[in-house]
Amino acid sequence: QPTFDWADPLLLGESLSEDERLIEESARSFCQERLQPRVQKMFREEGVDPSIFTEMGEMGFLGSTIDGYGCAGTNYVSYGIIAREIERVDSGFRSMASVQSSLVMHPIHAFGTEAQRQKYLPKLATGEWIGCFGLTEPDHGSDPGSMVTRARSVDGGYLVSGAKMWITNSPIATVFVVWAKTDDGKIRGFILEKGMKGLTAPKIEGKFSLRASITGEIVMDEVFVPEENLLPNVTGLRGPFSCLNSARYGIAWGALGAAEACWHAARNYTLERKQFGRPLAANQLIQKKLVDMQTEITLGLHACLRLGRLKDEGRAAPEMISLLKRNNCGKALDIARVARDMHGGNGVSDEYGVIRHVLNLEAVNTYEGTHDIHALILGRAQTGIAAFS
Ligand code: TGC
Ligand code: FAD
Repeated sequence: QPTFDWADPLLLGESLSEDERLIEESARSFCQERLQPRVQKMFREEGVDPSIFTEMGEMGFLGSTIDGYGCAGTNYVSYGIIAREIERVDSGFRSMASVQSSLVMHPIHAFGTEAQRQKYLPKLATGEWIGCFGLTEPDHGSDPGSMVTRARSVDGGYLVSGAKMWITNSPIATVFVVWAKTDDGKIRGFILEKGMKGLTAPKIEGKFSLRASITGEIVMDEVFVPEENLLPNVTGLRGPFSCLNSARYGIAWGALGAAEACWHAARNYTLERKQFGRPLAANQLIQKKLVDMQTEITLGLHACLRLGRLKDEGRAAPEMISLLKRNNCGKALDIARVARDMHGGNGVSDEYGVIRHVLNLEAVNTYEGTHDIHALILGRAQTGIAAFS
């Protein structure tokens, strides 16, 4: 008689290879033992702890899919598994890792020179250097093609001027991958470094989401960037969007990690908490909510595994990634809100962790393409009509 595992109903674990299972096990232990005990205080106090980067670096979490340069060389399924385990603790920690890996190390690896790879990747892999990715501007978020940041050609390089907004890691970054338009109006990628004259990265205050991950601006006032810091091998929006393909894929897995944390918390709470003389979990309404969570998370995770396998085969189209980034973030946010409600008044206390996930998932549902922007990407693919312009 086949058995049923309520926590893994369709036996995802059995679909993983031996190596993937080992990575899952060690990622889960690290995240639960080293990150979980720090998160409540960090979120409450908006704490910044750069040592989290070096610890993740020791685990091989940074740039894990890159071969060489001190990176682990895992497949994309493993990258997703790691994102899920980190985000089970906190989306902010996953943000720190995914920006470093997909948005900073990936473009340097994919579009940089060998000298750039040798210079930046090993220190980014250990977490000694922290990276950030500047695409969004104060007036151009969903439509980055309209960016106004300019890189003017001068002797030996470029003078970069403009402002980037909502940039994960920027106030503590050493390496800034910034996208700007050159004299011909084409978008190019540049590597800026902390300390360059005219470059500042003030922190954004008053952020009530992802408080364990620092977010800032990048302000560039005629920053001289030498020619050797241009990413030579990509032109146009394909550059930043290729990076987003990897990051969005990781978020599709990660958001479900946060959703699982909320689901399990709601199950534990309603089994223990008694009202009207019996556990809350004895009520039909409560059981239905738990089962809805179980169903959506299970379907979403199996879809992630399929997408990961396609990505490892080089067959993951951007629209496939949009489908899962959109659906999993939206479902995770719904699940977190329902789990918060099931905790009653205690649900708004950070002791139970669920309200933190709700607040985090609001940003996760917005960044890397909002829920509606991904609908428009998929709508364009289905109808042939671009609705956003
Ligand atoms: P569109 O005409 O669609 O495309 C322009 C060029 O780009 C190419 N392209 C892609 N290439 C690779 N991968 C993709 N996913 C691509 N999507 C488009 C496309 O082929 C074309 O190339 P070419 O050679 O023909 O010029 O461009 P559009 O301006 O009409 O785009 C519209 C839209 C909505 C698709 C796009 O602008 C969009 O995705 N907007 C969302 C913006 C976004 O996601 N921003 C993310 C900022 S980074 C961030 O949020 C980090 S949070 C990190 C964290 O903390 O975890
Ligand atoms: P807008 O584009 O102004 O959108 C506002 C609303 O309008 C949304 O609901 C959107 O869906 C809707 N909308 C927009 N256009 C249309 C349309 N054509 N039709 C219908 N509805 C539309 N960016 C980076 O470059 N690097 C980072 O590291 C980074 N980290 C971030 C960290 C955090 C915590 C946050 C909150 C954001 C981060 N971002 C980063 C920025 C993020 O990618 C943008 O916030 C996001 O792309 C949305 O852009 P926007 O905020 O300008 O919203």
